[in-house]
Order: sequence, then structure tokens, then C-alpha cells
Amino acid sequence: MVERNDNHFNNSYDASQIQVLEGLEAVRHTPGMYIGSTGSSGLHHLVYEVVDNSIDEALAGYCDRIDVVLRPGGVVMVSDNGRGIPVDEHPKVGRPAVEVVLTTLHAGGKFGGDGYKVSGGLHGVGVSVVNALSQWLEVEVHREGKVFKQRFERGKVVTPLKVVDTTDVTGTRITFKPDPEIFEETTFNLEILCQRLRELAYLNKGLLISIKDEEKGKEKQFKFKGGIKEFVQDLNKNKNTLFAKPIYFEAEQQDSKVEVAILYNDGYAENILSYANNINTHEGGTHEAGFKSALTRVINDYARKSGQLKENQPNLTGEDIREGIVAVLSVQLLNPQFEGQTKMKLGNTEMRGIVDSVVSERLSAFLEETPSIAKRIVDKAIKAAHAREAARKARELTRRKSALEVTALPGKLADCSVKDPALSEIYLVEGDSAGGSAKQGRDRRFQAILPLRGKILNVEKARLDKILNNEEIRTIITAMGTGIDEDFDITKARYHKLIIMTDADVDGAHIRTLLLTFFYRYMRPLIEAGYVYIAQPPLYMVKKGNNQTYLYSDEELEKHLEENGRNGVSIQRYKGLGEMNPTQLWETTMNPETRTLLQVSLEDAMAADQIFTILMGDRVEPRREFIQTHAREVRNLDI
Ligand code: 0RA
Repeated sequence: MVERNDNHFNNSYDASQIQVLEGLEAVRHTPGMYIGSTGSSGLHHLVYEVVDNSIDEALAGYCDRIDVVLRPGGVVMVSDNGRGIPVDEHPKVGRPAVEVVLTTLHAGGKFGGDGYKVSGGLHGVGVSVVNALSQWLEVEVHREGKVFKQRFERGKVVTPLKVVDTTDVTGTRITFKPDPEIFEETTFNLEILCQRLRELAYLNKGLLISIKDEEKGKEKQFKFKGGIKEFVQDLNKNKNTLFAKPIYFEAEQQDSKVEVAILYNDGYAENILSYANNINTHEGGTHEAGFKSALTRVINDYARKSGQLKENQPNLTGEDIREGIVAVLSVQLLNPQFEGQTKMKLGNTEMRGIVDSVVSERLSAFLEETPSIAKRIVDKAIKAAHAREAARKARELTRRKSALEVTALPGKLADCSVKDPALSEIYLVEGDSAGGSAKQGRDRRFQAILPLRGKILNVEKARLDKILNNEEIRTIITAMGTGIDEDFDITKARYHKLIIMTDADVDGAHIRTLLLTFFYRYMRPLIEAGYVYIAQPPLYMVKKGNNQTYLYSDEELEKHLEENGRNGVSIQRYKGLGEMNPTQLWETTMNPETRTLLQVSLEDAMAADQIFTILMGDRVEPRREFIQTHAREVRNLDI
């Protein structure tokens, strides 16, 4: 009898072991399913995943600091001062809980009672995924006065959990090295990590998150007592705000938490950042819809009650009311459903009503109590409504004009001779001198060139009517033939490839971000149709004797020098397109036989829009750094 029980136990133990190994094998087999990609983005995801587990511990109220360290050799260490992952034997499988967490897919919330929720969504795939995709991983748990340690390789246990020391603190430390067999890219980018960790620190007020890059000798700490209140203030740096202190409230309803911070500036952009369980919901969703509908209703009600909006005047539109708004909406909920093209849209239907009711109640109370601020917000929205009407008239006028004028093409445009849009491409080229080279170097049968001069309009700071008056933007619109915004018609596109060609420097990156933001906001179907591309000019030319080689990234240059030696080699770094003669420009960047084009996805353009918005509010130095980082990112995008 005893023996049969033992057998039975062993059998199920083996069975669960096999399941575990199969699970982690699946992760290694198709890592993209779990972390999106095995490029830079997937690599950084590993860190976010581990940090998310510590954040959950902070949300449960047991942890107030998280430290991330980048060590030499592509190793990352994430420590927290939470309760420590439990180490007691898991009753079902007879192994320590921490081992189960690290080797079982989605083990997160399956034990330990309440207080430990799975965050779900993009992250929340479980730290076992990180384990499976690491060459090695070590976990160290400080708990019950002891230090427990265990090591894994490619997800498999190599040492059992052992007590290695005593301790008088509690916490968890996970150290891992992403597996180079899995990842194409194994170097972490400090700026990218800082960006996300800073965001997490804003979203979890009072939580200290530090990051140290041991090789670079750089260290940063993020901690915001005011949380998202400070977030919206920082997003408004260097801007004129309508009032100093953000409108702020938080509330709990039906197992969900809602937190909102709102500040207005005198600009025209709408910047609402929404989050669900700390994940940025770029595509919005139910929580954002609830926020917007409550905002529109409450402001209109107040505008009527206060007499600023007269009986005979129509209601203010949501867009009028959101002009110049900077808001952060952060919700926490139990089972988030992420939907949409990029899985960044919250789908849980209950959140619409929850956020709507919280915002209605708290915002109307705020307006009643603070009439001076309420008046400023309503005034601003009424001005926006007038401007919208003026813009409509301006658009109408352009439409009628173009119908009469048989659309004269801009003089600066060197058009191609082919008339079939499917075969035609247009290059938007930064600067007149590069534009000149491109005109000489192109194949004029199917390649059109439009040089763009000077600083292109700052789309963020202008309204639609002003954008229409900007010469550079008008030229692009006329050359494309599609119209914009409500009038956009993709069937009228004169080219099926629109190629942005800018210098590989900060200004070039800025112009590209501006253009992508403009296309994202006013010609989005162009991006959705896959018509927008980014040219890839070389960064270097390496000369040895009569041999010339063009190289398109720092990595390529390094590799080339390693393979061919450095002796007698001269390296030219191209700062601008203007440094290439027409033939070189054709060979390296424009000839369809040899060039590389990056097709811009909706996600890329959305990221540009996001970055753009962040940039406009930043101080100059971080802005520069940010653009430089981003410039590299965009170059590395997959087609
Ligand atoms: C399950 C239960 C408990 C804590 C944790 C998990 C936990 C997980 C991670 C991952 C990183 N840091 C972490 N800290 C804690 C609660 C255990 C208890 O009741 O003491």
C-alpha cells in the first residue's frame, strides 16, 4: 500500500517535471510568442518582466525599492526588498515554491494566497519565461533569517535550493544572462531601460527604482513622491500651464483602482497617457473612453451652469476640451484584456463605467470647489471651438481652390516620368544640397525628389489651420495628392512609396520624428497601407587602396574592421547626405537593387508621436540624448 502510494507520487512528480520541461522548451522554441521578439525589444522585455514581479510586491505594499544592475558580460541583476519568493515546499509537486515559480509557465498567482496578483498582458508572462531564455539564472531569497540560493541553466535546475547564509533582511534577487543562442542582440541600452524604469517610478508613487551600469559607471535613481502628479508636471516642463498644481484623484471601485492627474498648457496638442496595470495602453481602450466621455460631459455641464456657454451655443466637442491637456490615467484591475493591432488597447468593458463614474464625480467636485481654474479650462475649450470652426473654413477653401486650380504641383518637386502610382516613389530629402544630389543621382523614370528646407513646422504647437499654411507641409500634401485628415483619400496617392531621407544626426532624427508624427496624425492610412519608408544612408565609408566599402551601422563597421584589419584603412564618417556625391547617393541609398528601406509600421509612427510629445516638454539636454538614442533605434527597426 505504502509502495503504491510512493509509486503514484513518483509518477505524478515525473509527469509534472516533464510538463515543466515541455513548457520551457516551448518558450525556447518560439520565444516571440512570449516576449514579442528576439531583438532588442525582446531582450529588454526580460528585464521588465523581472522588475514587474517586484512591482507586484510593491503594489501589495511589501516592497519600496528595486535595484537594477547591468553587469559586465550582458548580466542583469534585479533586487527588491519585498517578502522574498516563498521557499516552502509546494504541496502538489513537492518542490520549493521558488523553484516552481521559476520553472512553471504562468505560476505567478497560483499560490501564496492573496496579495500576489498576476499583472497579465504584454508582461506578466511569468519570470519562468526569463529563466527559459537565459543562459543561466540565479535566484537569491532573503527570508526567515536565511539566504536561499538556486541556479538554473536554460530554464533547468542545476543546483537545488540551498541555504547559503543568514540574513536579517527580506527580499528577492534575480541575476540572469540572456541566452545568446536565443537573442540576436544581447547588449542592454541604458537609456531604453531608464525610460521604462522612470515611467514605472511615476506610476508607483514613493517606490525607489535605481539602475546602475557597472561598465559605463553610470547610476540613476527614480523616485516620485507625487507619482503621476509629478509625471504630468514633468511632461509640462518648459510649457506655460493654465494652473500650477495638477488636478489629481484616486479611487477604488469593484476590485479596481483608478488614478488620474490632469494639467493643461496653452498649447494645442492633446496628450493623454493611459495605463492598465502599468502597461502603456497606446491604443487607448475602455478606461480611456470612460475618461474622455466623463471629461466632455462634466466640462460641458459646468460651462452651461457657469454661463460661459450660452443656451444658443452648441456643446463643446471632446477635441475642443482636450486641446492643451496633459493627463495620465492609470488603472489597476484583476484580469486585464489587451486587444487591438499592437495589444495596447484595454478591452475590459467594466472599466468604461468605472472610470467614467470616478472622473464624473471627482472632476465635477473639483470644478465646483475651484471656479478660477474651471473658468480657465472652459475659456480655453471655447477658444478651441472657435479655432476649429476657422480651420474647417480654411480646409473648405483649400479644397475648393484645388478643385479649380487643377492642382498645380509644387515647383520644388522634381517629379518622375512614370504616371502609375504603384511604380512611383517620392523621396523627401532634408536640405537643398542633398536634394540636389538626389535629383542628379536618381532614376528619373520612377523616382521623384522633394527637398525640404529648414526646420519643418513644429506640428505639435500648431493647429490644423496653421499646419495647412506651412509651406513645407503644403508641398508634401500637394505632391502626395491625397489631401489630409477628414479629406484624406488614399486612392489619390501619386506615389506608393514615400521615402524619408534625412541626415544621420540629431537634426535628421528630429525631422524624421516630426514627419512621422505629421503622417501619424493627419495621413494615418498612408502608414497603414505600408506606403511610408525610411531610407538608410551609410554611416561610414571605409577605404583601403582603391577598395571602398559602405557601412550602415557601428556594428557593421566594427565587424568589417575585425575581419579585414585596420592597417592602411581610412574611415570617413558621413555626417550628412550632402557629403555624398550623386553617384554615391544612388549606389548606397537610392538604387532599389542595393538599397535597404525600412517600412514604417503604425507602431513606429505611434512611437514617434509619443516621443515627439515627450520631447516638446523636455529640457534640452535629455532631449538631445533621447533623440540620439531614438535615432539609433529607428535605424535598427526590422522591415
Ligand atoms: C508569491 C507570494 C509571496 C511573494 C512573492 C510571490 C514574491 C515574488 C517575487 C518576485 C520578485 N520579487 C518577489 N517578491 C515576492 C508572498 C509570500 C508571503 O506570504 O510571505
